[in-house]
Amino acid sequence: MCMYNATRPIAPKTKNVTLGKEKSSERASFLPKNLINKAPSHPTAKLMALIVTSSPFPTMEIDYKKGVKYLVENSKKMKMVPSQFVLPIPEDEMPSLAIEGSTPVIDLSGLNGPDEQRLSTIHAISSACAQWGFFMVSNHGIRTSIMEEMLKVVEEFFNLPLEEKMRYCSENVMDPVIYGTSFNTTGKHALHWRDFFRHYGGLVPQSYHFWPDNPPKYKQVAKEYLKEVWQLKIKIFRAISEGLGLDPDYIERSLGDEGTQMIASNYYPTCPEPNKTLGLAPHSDQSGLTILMDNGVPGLQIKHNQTWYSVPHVPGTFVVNLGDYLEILSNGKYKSVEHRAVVNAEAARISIAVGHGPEMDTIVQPASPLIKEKSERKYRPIVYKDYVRAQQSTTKRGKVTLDEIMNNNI
Ligand SMILES: O=C(O)CCC(=O)C(=O)O
Repeated sequence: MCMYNATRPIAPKTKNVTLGKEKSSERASFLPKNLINKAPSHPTAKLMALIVTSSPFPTMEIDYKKGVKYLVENSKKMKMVPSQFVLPIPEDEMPSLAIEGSTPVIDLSGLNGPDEQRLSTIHAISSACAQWGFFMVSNHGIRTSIMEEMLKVVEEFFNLPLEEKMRYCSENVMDPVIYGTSFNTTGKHALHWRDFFRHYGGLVPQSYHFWPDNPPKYKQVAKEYLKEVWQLKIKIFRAISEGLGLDPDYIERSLGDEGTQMIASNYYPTCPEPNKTLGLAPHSDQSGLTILMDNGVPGLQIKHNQTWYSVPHVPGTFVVNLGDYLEILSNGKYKSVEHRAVVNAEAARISIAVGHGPEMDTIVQPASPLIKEKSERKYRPIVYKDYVRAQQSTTKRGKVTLDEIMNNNI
């Protein structure tokens, strides 16, 4: 259901995927006694995670860094989530309890319309930024064909032989190209049901020569896709600037010469106990704006007024998440959205998230035209690079990095 004047209702078309029912009796009978009902712990000193499968006998050791897809494909008939992946999800925040629908969809064609329609679209974006930190966009200008091609090459990448993907495995969160698994690759936390592949983009991508040559079409398709997404983010940043009462180019200028574009493709394999783990734990993005699409399998949930909402798959639209950079720049008028990815028992999910933030050396702080008195400033300045490093390395969940800079802890 739409919430704003400038939004146009679009019937959500979602693949029929249910969250699986857990079988706790099965879990209890197969797990060694010392693992039953224990909070997840992870042996940080070792890279090898102890993986317990459905069988009472084959307790195998697997290098978790090979990823969850590899684990699932190589553990025949896995019936339980291995203990290292069990996340402490509060009873009232179980993935299956999330509310369906009523998230805002905004028709961006209004930005090219007559004044009244343009202003009404800007108002819709501004309200969504303030209330949700999230919205979906239709008529965004990105070609359907390039969206489809991008999903295809990303799927092909995840289907490559393990050795090929492992060439990009790295624990350095600042590396230009990273293949990894879980929340981040350090493994200093309960593991997450997700593999990812991340690299920088940009209008003229500096890291292009690092991008994978395999699948053969990846580089060319990703370059075109990221170029179109770049144009979309300019359009949205302009509308958001105007909504804040700033010059339309204010946010774009604040990003530095070019700003940073980072693409993270995520693969969430099917999971035998979807209520026990998460693809991605609750977090907010560090960048200004994330533009995301998926393969039609539901899984993204956002927190709004302390309640989790499932984001429906609306064909042809993009999800737009506000990140911490915009919350700080707007001095808290707009909120970065806390979100998580949940998993399911029936179909693997792929999502492609493209984050847009400032140059790494930018000092992140509230926009000066929005601050009349010094005392109104809600966030202290911080170098973006330090913020990214802190956010990518944390083992805590939620909007933690933002809270920590507000409390002067980083
Ligand atoms: O898969 C999703 O829908 C969410 C992805 C996400 O939050 C991320 O990549 O940071």
